[in-house]
Amino acid sequence: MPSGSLSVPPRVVDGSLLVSVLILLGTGIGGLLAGRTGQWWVMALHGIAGVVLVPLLVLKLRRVAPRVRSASPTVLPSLLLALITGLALMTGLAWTLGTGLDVGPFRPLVVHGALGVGVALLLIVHLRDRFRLPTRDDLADRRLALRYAALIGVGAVAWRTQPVVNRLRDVTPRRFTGSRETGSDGGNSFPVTSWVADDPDPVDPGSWSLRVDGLVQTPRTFDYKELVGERDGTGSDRETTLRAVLDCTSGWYSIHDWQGIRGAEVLAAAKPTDAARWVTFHSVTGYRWSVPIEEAQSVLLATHVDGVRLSHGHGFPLRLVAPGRRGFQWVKWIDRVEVRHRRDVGELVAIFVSGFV
Ligand SMILES: Nc1nc2c(c(=O)[nH]1)N[C@H]1C(S)=C(S)[C@@H](COP(=O)(O)O)O[C@H]1N2
Ligand SMILES: [Mo]
Repeated sequence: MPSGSLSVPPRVVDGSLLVSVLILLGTGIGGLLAGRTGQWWVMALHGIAGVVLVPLLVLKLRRVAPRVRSASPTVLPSLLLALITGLALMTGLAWTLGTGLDVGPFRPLVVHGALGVGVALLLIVHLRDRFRLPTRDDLADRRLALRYAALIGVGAVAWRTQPVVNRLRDVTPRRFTGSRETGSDGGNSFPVTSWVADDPDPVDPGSWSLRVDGLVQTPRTFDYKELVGERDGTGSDRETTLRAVLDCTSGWYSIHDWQGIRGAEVLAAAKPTDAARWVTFHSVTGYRWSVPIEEAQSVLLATHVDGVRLSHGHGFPLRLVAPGRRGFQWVKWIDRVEVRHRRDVGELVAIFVSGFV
C-alpha cells in the first residue's frame, strides 16, 4: 500500500462514504422528530458526519476523475449523485451559518432536506452493482484508524465552534434542533405553518364542540364556553398556563405561554377504560396525531397564546400544545379527542393528505 497522507484504500473510502451518508440520512430523518433536549446528539451527529463527508468526497472524486474524463454515459447518474451531494452539503452549511441560498420560497433547510432525499435515491442506483465490503486487511491499518479518529475529531470541533462563530457574526443562534427563534412571547405574531392543503374555513366557536370518545366509559362533548369559561380570556376555572416551545421542522421555533385546558381534565371527564393506551387528537381537517395516554394527561389543549385568543391560522378554537414534540404534531383546529388501544398509524398518511380528501 502506498504511504502518504492520502493513501486510504478505495474500498475504505467508499465504505466510509456509505457509512457517513447513512448516518446523515438517519440523523436527518431522526432530527425531524427530535424535540426533547436530551436528543441534542441527533443533530450533533448529523453535523459531524457532514464535516467528515467533505474530505471523503474529495478523495473519492480525485480517484474517479480520470474515469469521469473518459465520459461514458454510465457515469452520468454518478456525476449527478456527486452534484446533489455537494449541493446538500452546501445548503446544510448555508443553514448552519444563516446565509441565504433560499430557492424561491424555500429556506436552505427545506432545500437541504429535499436534496438529502435525492442523495438517498441516487445512492441506491449507484450501489446496485458496485457495492463491495472493505476487507479485514483494509480495516486493520492502525494509521488509518488514527486518521479517521482525527477526522471525526475535526468534525466534532467544527460542530462545537459553529455556534460561537455564529454569535460573533451576529446571526440568530440555533436551537439544538437547528431551528432559529422567531416571534416568542408576542401572542399570535409567529409564523403560521400548515401543510399545503390544510386550510379550513375559520371555525365558528358557537357551533364548534370538542368530542371525547373511543375507549371511554362516558363519551363527552364540550362546547367552547365550557372549555374557556364565560370570560373568554385568561382565568377561567379550568384554565392552565403552560410555557412551551413550538419548533417547526421547517427551521423556526417560538416560545410562548399557552393557555387552555389540560389533557388530564378532558380525559378524566370521559373516564378512559382499562384498555386505553393512546390518545389521538383530530383536527376538523382530518389531520391528526397520537401520543401515549400518560403523556396525553400532561399536554395542553390551548385556546389562547400569551393571554390572547388563538388566531384562526394558529388553530382557533383549540390546538394541541405537546412539549418536547415537534410542531407538526401540535394539531390545530381540534374537534375530537379519541382514546385508543393502539396508536393510529393512519395519522402518518393523514398529515400529508388531510385537506386534499
Ligand atoms: N390541522 C393541522 N394542524 C397542524 C398543521 C396542519 O397543517 N394542519 N401543521 C403543523 C405544523 S407542520 C406546525 S409546525 C404547527 C405550526 O403551528 P402554527 O401554524 O400555529 O405556527 O402546526 C401543526 N399543526
Ligand atoms: Mo412544521
